Amino acid sequence: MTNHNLYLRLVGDRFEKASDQPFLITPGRRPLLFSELDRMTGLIAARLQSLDVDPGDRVMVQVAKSPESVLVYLACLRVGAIYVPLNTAYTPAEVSYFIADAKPQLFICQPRERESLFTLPQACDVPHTRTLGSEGDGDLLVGIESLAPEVSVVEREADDLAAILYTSGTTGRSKGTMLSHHNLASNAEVLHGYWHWQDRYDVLLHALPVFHVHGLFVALHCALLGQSSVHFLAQFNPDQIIDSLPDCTVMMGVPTFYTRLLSDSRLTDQLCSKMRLFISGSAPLLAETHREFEQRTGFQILERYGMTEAGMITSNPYHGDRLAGTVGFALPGVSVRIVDNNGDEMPRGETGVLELKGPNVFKGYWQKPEKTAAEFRQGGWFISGDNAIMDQTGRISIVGRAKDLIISGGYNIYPKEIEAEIDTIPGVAESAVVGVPHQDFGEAVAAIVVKDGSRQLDEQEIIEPLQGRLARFKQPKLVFFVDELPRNTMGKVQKAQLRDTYKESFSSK
Ligand code: MCA
Ligand code: AMP
Repeated sequence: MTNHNLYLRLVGDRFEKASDQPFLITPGRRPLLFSELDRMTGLIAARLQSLDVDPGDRVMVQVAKSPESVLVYLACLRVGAIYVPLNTAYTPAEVSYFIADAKPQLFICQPRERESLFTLPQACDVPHTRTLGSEGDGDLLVGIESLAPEVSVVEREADDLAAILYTSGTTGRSKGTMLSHHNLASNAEVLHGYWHWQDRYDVLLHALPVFHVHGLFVALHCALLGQSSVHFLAQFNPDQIIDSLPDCTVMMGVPTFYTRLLSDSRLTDQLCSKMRLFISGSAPLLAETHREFEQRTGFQILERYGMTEAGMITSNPYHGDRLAGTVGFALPGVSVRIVDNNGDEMPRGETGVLELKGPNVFKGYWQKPEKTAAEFRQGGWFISGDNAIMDQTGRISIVGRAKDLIISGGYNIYPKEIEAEIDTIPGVAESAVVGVPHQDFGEAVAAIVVKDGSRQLDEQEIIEPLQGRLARFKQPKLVFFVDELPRNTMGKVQKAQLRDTYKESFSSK
């Protein structure tokens, strides 16, 4: 049987002779070398096995971005475990839900979170809990040098799961997106080719988090396939980006990265003289940003479009026009169509919902077969929930969302989850949460609240109770009080009207 383990495609024994080429270059730390990958992941694999992590078991991690966190991911692949990364901004209340849902065999958190997380009732049921800090500290890796490195790479079928990534759902509860070894491998190989990755030459500038598809899979898989060194920054820090740019050839970012760079006078064409490619995704890039970036640096940002459930779906071309406001063409092997509500294909140039098929499309939501079934149409088309137009040449533009989703700085936020929390606050009759334009984050969360008259309420009294219940990035940045919410004749809250009413809220601040 062919072993489809993604580890073999990304690492295997390909780098044994890579001498001292750095893989992850982290400020203030010794670089992690390509030639160390096989041995280091072998040692961590041995540690995972000593903690009874078997193939198919979930390993949940909520840790800082570090070279060691990447090694843990690769070691999980190696032993056939399913990697479940969580946003570090999630509160213990949110983490409880993920633990109860995924039932991990091992849960790894940051050393400073140990107190709050390991006492969660759900965490008590996890067989093993360990810590890993941003410098590789914590008890997970203590003494691994004395272990015998695990040499085998566990056999996996193409459809076996490599990772589960949680995405919020329209009903307010997150769903675990099941991604197989083949989903991830096929997408990585397509991107490596489509973006003309220059093996052993490219240097990637990486400032994204590594708990989402963009930073974890798109960026790191391309770097591994291309044996590229990576400037691996803990987060978006303008000074570090400006320092790194002259040494790098490729950067991937969310639109906020580009708008922030444009507001920095140090960004010049000279600074980018070694660069060959700037890629943007996860949220719409404004045409204005695309234009200004080209004027300032001479580079047309390459915008692509994707989803947790499918990795990358479309991309502007490497050669040829990278048109502002469009996300390009379906990637090789991916089929895309634009349909009406009945699933009938729309004529070119008309707006409908984008659906897709291909080896990149996920295996369903973890233990939610009915939710999975609801997202697929007959014939295996996955319904993206994004409104789009396809032109005569097959080029796609995303023109809105059929799903009730806010994207803020590249993070997805489902209003329902926030409304449900606000509605439990004494004195609140009901609420509606919408995304409104925001200069830095693209969209930001605004809450519109109706009081029940039982007591006085101000903005702080809405925001305060959400601390500790919702990650900071999901909390409303503005609260408005109204007498009633606008509704249509069916009684449905008119979110479009609310978005319109409050669209200037941040520009007037
Ligand atoms: C931080 N804050 C935010 C956000 N990030 N609020 C709204 N939206 C955000 N995205 C809040 C913090 O809670 C804090 O609030 C204040 O803003 C400053 O926080 P700080 O940590 O300093 O922010 P930052 O470091 O400047 O982060 C902003 C960021 C970051 C660089 C835009 O959010 C980021 O790296 N986003 C990338 C997300 C991503 O990788 N998405 C890919 C998803 P307070 O002061 O009140 O505490 S994968 C995906 O979507 C698909 C597959 C795809 O196509 O890629
Ligand atoms: P996620 O659930 O985090 O994977 O986010 C996926 C969603 O992000 C997609 O369904 C789109 O709504 C949005 N998205 C990703 N890339 C783009 C893009 N280039 N332009 C517009 N929206 C995008």
